[in-house]
Amino acid sequence: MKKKKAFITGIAGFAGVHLVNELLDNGYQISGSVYKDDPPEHINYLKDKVHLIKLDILKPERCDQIIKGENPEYIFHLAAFSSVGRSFLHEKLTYQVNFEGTLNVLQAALKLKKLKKLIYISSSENYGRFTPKNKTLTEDDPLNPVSPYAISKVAAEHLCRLYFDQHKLPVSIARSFNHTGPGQNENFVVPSFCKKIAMIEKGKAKPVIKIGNPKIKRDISDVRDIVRGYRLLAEKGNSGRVYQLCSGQAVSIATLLNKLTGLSDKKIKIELDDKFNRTNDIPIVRGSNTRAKRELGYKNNFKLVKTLTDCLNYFRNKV
Ligand code: A2R
Repeated sequence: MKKKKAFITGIAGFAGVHLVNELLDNGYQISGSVYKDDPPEHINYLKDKVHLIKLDILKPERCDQIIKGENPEYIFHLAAFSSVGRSFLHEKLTYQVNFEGTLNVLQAALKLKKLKKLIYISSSENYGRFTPKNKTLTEDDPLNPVSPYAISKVAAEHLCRLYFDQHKLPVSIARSFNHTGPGQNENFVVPSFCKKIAMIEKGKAKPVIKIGNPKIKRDISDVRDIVRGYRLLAEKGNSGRVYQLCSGQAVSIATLLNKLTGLSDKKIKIELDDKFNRTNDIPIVRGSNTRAKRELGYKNNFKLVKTLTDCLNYFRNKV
């Protein structure tokens, strides 16, 4: 059977590597763009499996040239300035990469003859602050971004819609909620705990983990479920439409940490430290995946404990 051709921007990032596995398992031929600081272990893992091409998405001519040369049927646009926290320190770069970079990818995609679908990866961060505080978010809820990262993602969503409405570009938007799994860097909450536990187990750190507000709840999925969502969206999603990818459950930081420390035979003390509290943290974020379930057949297959075990094992091998 003829393979489907996919091009992934940001292929060597955290989600990109998992998306490669998902697409290879489902009969795709893949190429993708790498950038400056991709982890060498990701590049090593990918280099024999897929065609890697250096690309700065801020260079429109290079975007045109490379995307035209690859001539994909599917584009998964993952490349981004992806850290919410660091987006406050690098505002301009965040807007440039996430908005202008997306514009360059959309314009290059518009010139393709065989494009069936472009998937834009957006974020639950776009909802920002909302009321009531314990509501389950749906695609129709208002967007109220409260970080440069989220502002850039909201703006790029609008751009995608414009390209669908005005130019009939077949673009669908994944609004992904928190996701984690092996390979995520330690600036995110689950990997940061996993790294600490792995270091404690090796005798490289004191058996204490300090945390901010343990009651904060997030809708956390396994990255391997989320990237399956990206593939399903490419194959079955409606263009011009947003799909939330999430578990539908909110888990507290305390629960996450208790489950993780329960996976270790070391006795680990949890201490609260105000230093880790964020001033404007949103207490609960939970999404509905009804639309993705109904229209794409999406569901979360990975149990939280499996995700946490795989993350912890990743750091046990790494530290
Ligand atoms: O910074 P690097 O060298 O690690 O490259 C990142 C790449 N990237 C770029 N690619 C081309 N031109 C640029 N100007 C540029 N700036 C950054 O995007 C990295 O390989 C990739 C993003 O991967 P991660 O930071 O690991 O993000 P993750 O978790 O895979 O998220 C994928 C998508 C993003 O759109 C997030 O905003 C969304 O899912 O949550």
